[in-house]
Formats: sequence, structure tokens, C-alpha cells
Amino acid sequence: MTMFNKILIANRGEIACRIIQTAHQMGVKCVAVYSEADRNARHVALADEAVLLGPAPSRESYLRIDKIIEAAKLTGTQAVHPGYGFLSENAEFAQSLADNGLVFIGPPIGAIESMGSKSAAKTIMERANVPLVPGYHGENQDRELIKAEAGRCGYPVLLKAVAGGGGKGMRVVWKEAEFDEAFDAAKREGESSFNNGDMLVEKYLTKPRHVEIQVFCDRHGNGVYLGDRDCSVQRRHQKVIEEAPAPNIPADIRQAMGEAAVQAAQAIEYVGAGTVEFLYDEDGSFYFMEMNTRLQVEHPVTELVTRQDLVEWQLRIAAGQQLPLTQADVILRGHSLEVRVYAEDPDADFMPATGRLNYLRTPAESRYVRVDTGVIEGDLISHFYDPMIAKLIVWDEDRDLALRRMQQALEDYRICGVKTNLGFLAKLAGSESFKSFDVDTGFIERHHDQLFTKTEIDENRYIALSACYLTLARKAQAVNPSDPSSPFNRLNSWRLNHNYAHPYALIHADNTHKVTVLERDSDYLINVDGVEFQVKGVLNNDQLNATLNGHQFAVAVFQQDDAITLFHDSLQFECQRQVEIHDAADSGQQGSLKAPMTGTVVAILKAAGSQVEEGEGLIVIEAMKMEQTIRAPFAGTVSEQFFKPGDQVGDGVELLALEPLAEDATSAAPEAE
Ligand code: MV4
Repeated sequence: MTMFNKILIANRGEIACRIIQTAHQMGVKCVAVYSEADRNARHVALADEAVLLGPAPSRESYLRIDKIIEAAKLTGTQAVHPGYGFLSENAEFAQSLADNGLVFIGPPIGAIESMGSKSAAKTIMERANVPLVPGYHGENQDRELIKAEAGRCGYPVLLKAVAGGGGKGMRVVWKEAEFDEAFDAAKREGESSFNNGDMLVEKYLTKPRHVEIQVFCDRHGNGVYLGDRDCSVQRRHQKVIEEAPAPNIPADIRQAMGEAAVQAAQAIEYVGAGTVEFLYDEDGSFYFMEMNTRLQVEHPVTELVTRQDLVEWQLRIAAGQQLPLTQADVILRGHSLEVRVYAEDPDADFMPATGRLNYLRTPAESRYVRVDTGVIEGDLISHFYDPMIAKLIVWDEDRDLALRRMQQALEDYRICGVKTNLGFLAKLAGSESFKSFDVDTGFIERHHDQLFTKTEIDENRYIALSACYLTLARKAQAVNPSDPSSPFNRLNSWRLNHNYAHPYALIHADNTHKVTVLERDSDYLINVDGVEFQVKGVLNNDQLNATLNGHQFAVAVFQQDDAITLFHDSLQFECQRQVEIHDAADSGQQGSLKAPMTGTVVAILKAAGSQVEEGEGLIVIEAMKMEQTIRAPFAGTVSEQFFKPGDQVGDGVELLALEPLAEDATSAAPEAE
């Protein structure tokens, strides 16, 4: 078969969307599967058809092999793409698919199994002459034997649970005296975490880099590598930023790693996309670490420097086609970086965060910027799944240019409603040490202080900008569209011939700032806790261009109710407008259309001629930081509004005329003058 007609994607989020996009470009129909929590998810919307698997928890949905196979049969699917995570390296799943006549878009089952065990993988790599870290990974688990092997390596050594992975079940032993205790503890942990206490021991490399090779093999014995990636910048074994090519590696070593990786893959008759991970030491030596038998999260950086679509390669190879390129055809150009945008709280040790994406603006995509995401504005980031919001990938001719692209793209990535790691990523991408590639697996730890200290900000400045925004937003709302230049549109009460400094109370990080805004002929005088700013500002939708005491700011703003968020450079400043809103009802003014107190008209909610229901807001008066909404005491028609926004009104002054609806003539008419 040259190509499938229909595939099922047994995954969700960005990778499911990404696979669907390529499949559609190839004219392949897509079936999505989803949980109850993902009914409205982007991957369901993008697919041609979708099948509900079950409740939100993965074990009841995305990990339900039986349900996925049922969905495949129901929809006449020919092949299943597992994405990454979930069932992507589950041999039982691959076997069940085969048993049901479905093609698994991935490696042979044997490859999944042999790479699943660290010691089995090492034995295979050893036979394929792939360099291993000096150490012992044999069957004999006698502690004294392993201890003797450790002594042969020379301390420090690393004890690793054979069934471990991703950093779990590892223990560094700095000197022989500590060996016994460490061995016993690591064994216990292996037994409890992986139901397998078998250990291997290796020479511990103190400043390694994580360099990996993308390999592809087809069913016709062809194998190529598509360059390398550096994924050393990790936090608790979670990759944070990945790049291709891996910087500062001599060409001969790069080639040797690539060829060793292909050799290893062909040693196990690999088919499909695979990644061979190496530890790259400071002296230029490299050692096999692990092999991943799936498409990696970070595959886009390889796509951008090779200009190849790796999902297309996967589909072609699974359908029996030959590799699209020979090794000689693989040309690498430029440099690519990827960051993973996560819903997590940097102030809470990067705990996963949940929340709704109330405001979501992504950088403009181009040949330099790519956003792989599974969410849209308004989506909920739940606790059920990995809290990845998106992958942000950039490319340019060299690393410095690509890094600048990344910094700008991070600034243009704006999210409100859920905490994210965007600020941390911006710090990382902007750090001198990352720019100069002083990178190894200990990077984040080594630069912890620089990466995690909050940048000092001039709070008053951002409070002033927030007040400027609120003022301009209110003006925009209050302006009488039929006569925008009318003096009534000024916020201050020009009628009484004195200027009125509009009061705000803005709260940031538990500090309440007293602010006044005084509109003058050509600017605003904004006073923040006694500090004065001369401010000019123009507001276009969510873009505020303001000059504070001659200093120009281009700021993006998002307001949700009384929460205002400013985005400036890679900073996100949030403040809360303190408004005690009391309806007329709260102050015993029920049913009155009179001003409940001396104050300023801040908004006309229903213009003359509007039909209103009982209880609808008609006009808002503000004084002493309190807003009061005057509501219709009965259904009727607003026959006249006596005032405009910005006017001063005295206590008890009649604010508007409201005519009851004809049939309501009998109901209580407003109080007589
Ligand atoms: C190592 C090592 C140093 N020396 N092996 C971490 C998880 C798994 N990928 C293997 N890991 C390591 N193995 C020896 N002999 C350091 C690590 C390591 C690491 C490796 C790659 C990327 C990030 C890492 C973070 C901590 C430790």
C-alpha cells in the first residue's frame, strides 16, 4: 500500500493536532479519540471524525487499548499513530493493533521491548560497537561484584535501576565507603518503583551534555540520521529548551555519533522514527544513554533545520515506502530552538497550574516562528493531563539569530487566566550563559539564582500605566460616537469650571496604590501615592502606547472584570482595580432615579430611547472610589438622560427620565419631584 486513507491518532493536545495537520496535507483522513474532558478540544475539531473513549482520567480514556481499537474498527481506520507519551512505547498496544489488523505507526514490537530495559539496550549497543559509559550492566546482581566493578570504574559512580528511566532510580556514589548503603537504597527504590531492583553501575560524568540523534529506518534496510539535538537544559528531567544542531561539536564527532546511532538502530532492525540519546562529555567523548522508540516532543527543531516533515516520514515508512532521502541528501541549514510553554507556577516550584486561557495571543507564525499547540483561547487547562500549552519553535540562519527570534517570540506570547513558565523561559533565553552556551545538564541548577530571582520593577510606573489604560478605556466607552469631539466626552466636569482628578485604588502584590488621574489639555497628570507622572496615551484595542515623563512604552493590555494585566517586554504585570460597587439597593435608594450621593457620572448604560427591564443598570455614579449603579425600578423606556460621563451630580439630583411601559401605567411611578 502506498499510503493510508484513514489513520487514528491515539493521543491529544499539540501532538495530535500536529499529526492531523500533516496527515491532512497528505490527503489522509483522521480519526481523533477524546475523553469527556476533551469534548471541545482542538484535536477533535481538526479531525474528520472523533470517537469518545470515556471519562477524563487517562487510564479510563487515552490508555484504554480496548476502546482505542474499538474506535479504529468503528471508523474503518487502517493505521494508528500513538504520538508520544500515553501508549507510544507500549508493546502490548502495538501487539493488540497487529492482532486486529491495524498498522502501528512506530517501530517493531521487538524494538520497543529491547529498548525498554536499560541493560538489554546496553547489551545491544555494545554488540553494535556503540560506546557505553564504562561500568557493569550484567545479570549477576551480587552487591560485592557490582561494588568491585564500581571500584574498577573509579568513583564517583552512578547506580541506575535497570527498569528506571527519566532520571528515576539513579543514585550518585561519591566514594566507596558510601557504596553499600546507596546500593541497598537504590535496590529498594527499584523494587518499589519499577517492581525490579536490578542495578547497573557506571562511571559518573560530572558535566555531561544530553545530545541525541534523530534516526529513521524503513522496511527496506535503509537507515539515516537527521542530525542531532542538544537537550541538556532540563529541570527535574523535564526538557525545558532544545536545539538543533547541538552547538560546539566537532564535525567528525558529530558524524561518528550519527553513524553510531544508525548502526545501533539497524542492529535491532529498527523501523520508523527513533532517537538515540548520548551523554556527551567535556573531552568530546560520547556514550550511549537511552534509545527512545517514538517521535520525540522536540522533533520540530530537527524538522526546521532539515526542512523535512518527520510525521510525513513516519506515515510513508509505516505504509511501506522507502526513506525519502539518502544520507547524502540530508542537508542541515541554520539553527532551531524549541521551548515548552507549560501551565505551571514558577513561584510554587513549577507546580502544574490549572485555569482557563482567558486571554491567549501567540506570536505571528512565519518561516522563523512556529507554534505547535493543542489549545485555543478560552480552553481550560485541567489537572487530568500534562499541562503543556504549546511548543514554541524558532529558526534562523545561526544560533544567535535564532535566539533573538526566540526572545522576541516569547515576548509576543501572552497568556492570562493560568500561570505559565513564559517569564522563566524568557529569562533563560535572555541569559548570557545560555547565549554563550555554557550548557550542560547542570545548567539550571548552576544558574538558579539568576534564573529564579524576580526582576525588580518600578511598581508605580506600571500602576500609572494601568490607570492610564483605565482612563482611556473608559473614555472610549463613554465617547458619544455621534459626536466624539464633544466636550461632554472629557472625563472631568468642565461645566463646573474646575478639574476633577479621577480616583482609583489599584492593588498589586497586596499593595493598594491610591491613584488619581487628572485630564489636562494635552495629557494626563497621574498621581500614584504622591508620585506624579505626566502621561500621554493612545489605546488601540489591546495595545497601549503611552509616554510617561517622556519615556515611551508599548504595552499590551488585557482586562477581565477588575483585573488588569500589562505585558511589557517579557514582563507580565497584574493589578486589581478596587471598586466597591453598591447597587442603589444597598444604600436604601431602591426605586429612585436620583443621585444617591454627590459624585461623577462614570458611565451611561442605557441611552435615551432604550427599552429596559426592571433591575437593568441605567447609569453609574462614582465617588470616594465607590461606584453605584442606578437600576430601573420598573420596565420602561429611558426618555432622557440628563447627564454625560464626567459630569458632576449633586446628592438627590434627578439623573434621568424613565417612562413606564403602557400596561405598567398602574405600577409605582418614580417619586414625584
Ligand atoms: C548519567 C549522568 C552522568 N553520568 N549517567 C539522567 C536521566 C537519564 N537520561 C540518564 N541521566 C544521566 N545519566 C552517567 N554515567 C547524568 C544524567 C543526568 C542527565 C542526563 C541527561 C539530561 C539531563 C540529566 C540530568 C541529570 C542527570
